[in-house]
Amino acid sequence: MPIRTAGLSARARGVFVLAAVLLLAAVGFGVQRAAGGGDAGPGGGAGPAAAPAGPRTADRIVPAPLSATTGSGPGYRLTARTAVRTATGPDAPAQQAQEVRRIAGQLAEALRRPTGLPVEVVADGDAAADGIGLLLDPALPAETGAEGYRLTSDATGVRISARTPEGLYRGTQTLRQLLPPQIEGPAKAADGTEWTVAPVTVEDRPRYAYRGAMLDVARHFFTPAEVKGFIDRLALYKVNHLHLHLTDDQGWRIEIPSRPELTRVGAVSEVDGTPGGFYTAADYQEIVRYAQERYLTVVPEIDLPGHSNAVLASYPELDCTRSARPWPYTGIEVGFSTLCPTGDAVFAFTREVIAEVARLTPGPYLHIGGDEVKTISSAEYAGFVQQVNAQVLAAGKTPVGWNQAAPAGVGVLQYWDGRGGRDVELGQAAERGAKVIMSPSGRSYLDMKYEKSYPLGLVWAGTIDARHAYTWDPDNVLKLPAGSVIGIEAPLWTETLDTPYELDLMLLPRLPALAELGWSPKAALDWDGFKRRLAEEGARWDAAGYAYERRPEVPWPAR
Ligand code: IFG
Repeated sequence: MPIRTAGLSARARGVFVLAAVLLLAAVGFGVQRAAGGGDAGPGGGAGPAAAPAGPRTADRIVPAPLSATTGSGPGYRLTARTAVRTATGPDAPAQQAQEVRRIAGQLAEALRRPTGLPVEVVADGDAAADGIGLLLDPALPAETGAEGYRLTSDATGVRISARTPEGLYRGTQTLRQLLPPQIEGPAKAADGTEWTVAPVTVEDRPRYAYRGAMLDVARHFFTPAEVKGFIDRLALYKVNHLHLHLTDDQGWRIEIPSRPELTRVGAVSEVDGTPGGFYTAADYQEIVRYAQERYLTVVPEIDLPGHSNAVLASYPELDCTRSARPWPYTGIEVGFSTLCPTGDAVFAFTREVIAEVARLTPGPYLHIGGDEVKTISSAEYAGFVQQVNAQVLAAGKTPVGWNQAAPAGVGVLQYWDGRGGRDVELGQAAERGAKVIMSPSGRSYLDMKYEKSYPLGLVWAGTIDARHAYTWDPDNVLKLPAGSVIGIEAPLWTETLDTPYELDLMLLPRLPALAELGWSPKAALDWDGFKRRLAEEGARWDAAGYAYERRPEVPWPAR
């Protein structure tokens, strides 16, 4: 069918001709590869005209691994014989062996669904036999660490080895990226899909130990199922912490049995006045379990003493000013609320809340917020935060605070805003040994618009497109003592976001950019290379049914 160019403007016709020439070149290249030119496609030799892409080679993994090479030869094709085999060794603790079997089951299920292949799980079989071997190998070098892994593949199979189950899990995420994008689909892919893993050798481990994303469930409430969907997206990119912003002026989102008003009153609403919600203990523990199975640690945040309008609506006795307050509060102003910074009642309250949240949280961290307190003195603020910091330590957890908490001696500080000398305070705290999680608002706040005209999000910290989210170095945002920065986190505030679809649009494609800054070696960071790998992820999100912004700064392949 002749492609009509009549009616196109002269300029458009020129563009069209150029595009046609480029398309023919690409197809020509593809045909040349399928005819055996370049490295052989799957099955080696000429074979049928393989898709131009051929098996995904190791240079397409996001986040970029420490090292990855793609060999020659046919690679490994999944067949009805393919099994996932675990080898945990005679000395592995029973708990670890059980975890490895669970990881094998997760992987097998993820492979069965789109391939339609049986993919058995063979526990403690011969991991070198046909198939995909998951090997717990404590003899791997110590620098492999808890999350490092080694992945090799050839015609006989794929082998992932690691010192811990977590490392094996990270390796399985890489394996998914070495398979066609249809692997992410919820249903069986089209017949004829070549389920082939290229022959690769990957040695990998993360740059930073803390690689997080935050979901603000206070401004707009998200159900446990929706939070699980958020976790699925983070797990694809080896993110290992989920920070839940559980409390704010518009809502309190976690049930505290000894303080029933927090949820009976404090959870009823959200921004724009739509119904709110909260997590029961069981809901929260289900989120924690789901996150743990994907090796994400949940970091709960109880924001104190500010951002506490919902607390004061629930327990007015905790408000020194006894001022009338908007309730439900459905706006998005900040800084107008604070708990009484002194008095037995307020610290009895914080102790009960901290004890309950600590009881429900297996992870080491408990975030106490500390941001945007404008109605008490800095001495009152510091006194309050020091008390709450001590309560968290007494509950057996490591306190985390936004960087405003630096003068109060909080040991882990999340950097978001250095204005007004806050960066100097943070530097001084780091000199005293405080650790820093980097969340510079102008680079990592995923609620910032992509560009001024973008319909969702805010702009107070500037606009952030995929390139801006990627082209910075967490070690060089502030001048801090070496080793102060323990990682990076991407906060997603939800004043303007009310559905999982809207979360996806803000998360993708910028989350993988931030995940790469957290995982990949500094030497691997290169926007021109990354944007091409990022472009390949679009087909996986399409297959997975994830919404995302096809941003112009990313060279997406034609659909
Ligand atoms: N700053 C506030 C958040 C949220 C954010 C929106 C922090 C630590 C602006 N505090 O970021 O509650 O309103 O971009």
